[in-house]
Amino acid sequence: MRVATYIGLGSNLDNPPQQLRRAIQELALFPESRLKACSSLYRSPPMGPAEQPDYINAVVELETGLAAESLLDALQDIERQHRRVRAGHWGPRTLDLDILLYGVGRIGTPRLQIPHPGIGQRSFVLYPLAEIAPGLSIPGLASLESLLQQCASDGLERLDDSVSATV
Ligand code: ATP
Ligand code: 5RX
Ligand code: CA
Ligand code: CA
Repeated sequence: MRVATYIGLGSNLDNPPQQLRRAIQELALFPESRLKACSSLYRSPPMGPAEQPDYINAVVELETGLAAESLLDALQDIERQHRRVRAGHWGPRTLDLDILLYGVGRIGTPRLQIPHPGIGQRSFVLYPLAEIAPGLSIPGLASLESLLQQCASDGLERLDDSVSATV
């Protein structure tokens, strides 16, 4: 069975836009999978530990026949290929790939929590998600629209090809 999944991408080291563009190409090659939509790239200050570079984030929709755990395995392979090094809790990274949603499914194991626990409060997730899936509901939480209304866009900028626009 094929499921619509949403994957959050983030990077703040080693040419972040390039890291994201490469990762999106790699996601598109996953078995039993098809890339359906990509948001713009967004720049924002780091949330959590502050002493690190600004982040570039994006969200993509991937339709996949992979089980959620296999999808996580494949995403973590890509993170390793991008030479992600674990530098402290919530430290800077070349590439971070989070499964935000897996269809309407809810999963709560130590290795995998879906919907992703941060989804409702993070502007760098909600704005790009709304760009590609405005009518979405987050299982167990709320409509994307109502989450956006409660979420400050604090410093989030959408990157155009040329200039950046504040959301
Ligand atoms: P956050 O998850 O708050 O955004 P992070 O992305 O920095 O923080 P990581 O260090 O990348 O966290 O991930 C730690 C672990 O989180 C992973 O090894 C993975 O097993 C687990 N995890 C749980 N739920 C998910 C999910 N939905 N997507 C990706 N990883 C998840
Ligand atoms: C920890 C996120 C605490 C939010 C985290 C990103 C909070 C980040 C990212 C931006 C982290 C997880 N900031 N901080 N983008 N990841 N802008 O992808 S660490 Cl409150
Ligand atoms: Ca993350
Ligand atoms: Ca992660």
